[in-house]
Amino acid sequence: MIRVVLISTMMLAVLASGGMQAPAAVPQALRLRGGSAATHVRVKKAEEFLKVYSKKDRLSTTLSDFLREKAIGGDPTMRDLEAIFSGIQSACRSIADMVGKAGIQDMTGMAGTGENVQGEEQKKLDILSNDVFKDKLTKSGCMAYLGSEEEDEAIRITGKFGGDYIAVFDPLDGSSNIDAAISVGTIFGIYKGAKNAEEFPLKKGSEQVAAGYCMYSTCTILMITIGDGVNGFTLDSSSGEFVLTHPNVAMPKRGKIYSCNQGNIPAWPESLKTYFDKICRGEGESKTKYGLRYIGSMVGDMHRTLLYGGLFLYPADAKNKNGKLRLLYEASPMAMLAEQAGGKASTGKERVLDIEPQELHQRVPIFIGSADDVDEACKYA
Ligand code: FBP
Repeated sequence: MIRVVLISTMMLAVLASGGMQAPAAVPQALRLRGGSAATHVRVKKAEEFLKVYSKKDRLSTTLSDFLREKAIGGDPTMRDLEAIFSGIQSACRSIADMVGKAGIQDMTGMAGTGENVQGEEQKKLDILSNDVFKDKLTKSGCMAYLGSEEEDEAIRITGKFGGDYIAVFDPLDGSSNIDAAISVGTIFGIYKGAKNAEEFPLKKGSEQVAAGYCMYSTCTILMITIGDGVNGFTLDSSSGEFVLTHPNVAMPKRGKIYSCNQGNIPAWPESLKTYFDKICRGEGESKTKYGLRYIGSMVGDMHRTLLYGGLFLYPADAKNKNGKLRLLYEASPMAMLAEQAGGKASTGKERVLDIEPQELHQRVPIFIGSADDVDEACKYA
């Protein structure tokens, strides 16, 4: 009884504040006739409303608030990361806007600038996203070097904007899917300690101080780690703020989805084919029957894997001797996220984050996802 009165008082409060449009019956409804089905429905609705209402407090934490809180302790790296993520947020907002309007503003299709250092023809949005990301990171005033998928060489930042950090990034991952309006994203890894480096320092993924991706899809989500877990922030297009929607993401220890370009199987080692045959029959270690999901954009496939668990892989094969994905700005940032969420990332032979990079655009085989799934798959790699 007390609860019903409380709920009704709350709803009155909301009505008074002009929040919810209440059907004319509510005032009547407040004078509850004991135990009727209608009463039950009203109480249920009210309870649902309250749940949403009380979640409102948590949904008001923005990425800026989140980082500010971390920086209050005075850690200089956290203060710098605040400035860096301010640039990253701004860049991702712009890219989300461009991607969303690509068809309307004739920004789909090839740029006509020929191939990038990967041997891939550049899309208009590859170049625009790259320019935006370079600009916003430079203006953070923290960067010493920028390494981009779209640039042959790393870029040195000196002068008033020069700093001590390195950002490596894939400004628009999965861009081969952009004209079909399929999920794409931006992937980035942040390192520290390059202020006095005469050459672009190639550092192991385990030295990243932060990593993340922004997925441009049914909504825009920024998933980040600064070395203490993984948190996800959804872009609220009305306020322009990235709001905390996925706190402390924990990847399930095992999933029931695998994700790969199945078309490459003929080029894979027999052992790996055996592994897939087993898990598709439910004869793997978990006796679970696995299903295949593949978007063909690493960000989209990794986002699902982080939340639902399972395995994403792009192994080495006869065609792609070192796999296809790039170590510094695809595999390592995703590996840091996966490990921070309780998962694993391997080349099939070694931990991705332990690899000493040899060059900016180096490729690496990758098995990434739920810890038990990665362990099992690597036995067949
Ligand atoms: P880029 O679009 O940034 O070059 O990324 C490479 C990528 O598209 C990944 O996002 C994706 O996981 C993979 O390549 C898909 O490769 P494939 O078309 O061979 O399956």
